[in-house]
Amino acid sequence: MSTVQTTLILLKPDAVQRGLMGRIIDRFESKGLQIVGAKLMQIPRSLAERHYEAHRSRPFYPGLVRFMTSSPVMALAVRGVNSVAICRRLMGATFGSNAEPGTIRGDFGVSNSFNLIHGSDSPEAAVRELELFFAPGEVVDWTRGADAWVYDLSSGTPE
Ligand code: IDP
Ligand code: MG
Repeated sequence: MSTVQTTLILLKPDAVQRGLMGRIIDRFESKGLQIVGAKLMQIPRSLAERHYEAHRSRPFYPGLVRFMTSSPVMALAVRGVNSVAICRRLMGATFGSNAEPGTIRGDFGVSNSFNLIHGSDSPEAAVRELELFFAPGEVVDWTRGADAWVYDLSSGTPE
């Protein structure tokens, strides 16, 4: 089924510090996904804790919160048909050490905790996480001319 979704992507502090923002955003744009929100931000501790609250009891949680608040991140809202799953596949496996070549984590990193990127793992998580990172109006609903060539629109829905 072709459902247009918007997902939250975070370029983590290591991606920003290593100057990889442009090359990572290029992966999403080249794939045909649409950027509908973008901002560089320093995450307050409370936001990092809420964002990763499902991992609160895990041993890596304190270090993860420290990492995510150590330096700016870039938050992106990325839209497209099935964008949640497509973004997860573009990102690759969680650990840089075994992420497949061709994926963002596979091509740009080796670390298991400094793994460059976050992406929502379900449509429900995407809704929750976009609300955490983007205020109303910060996600911009804009019409992309290229949609007519990115998708087959002949049936009335993007295929
Ligand atoms: P995901 O980012 O691929 O969805 P999750 O299992 O949701 O992976 O974990 C969230 C984040 O926590 C990871 O992206 C990584 O930064 C960190 N993390 C997960 N497992 C470990 C671990 O075993 N050691 C160190 N950091 C970890
Ligand atoms: Mg996750």
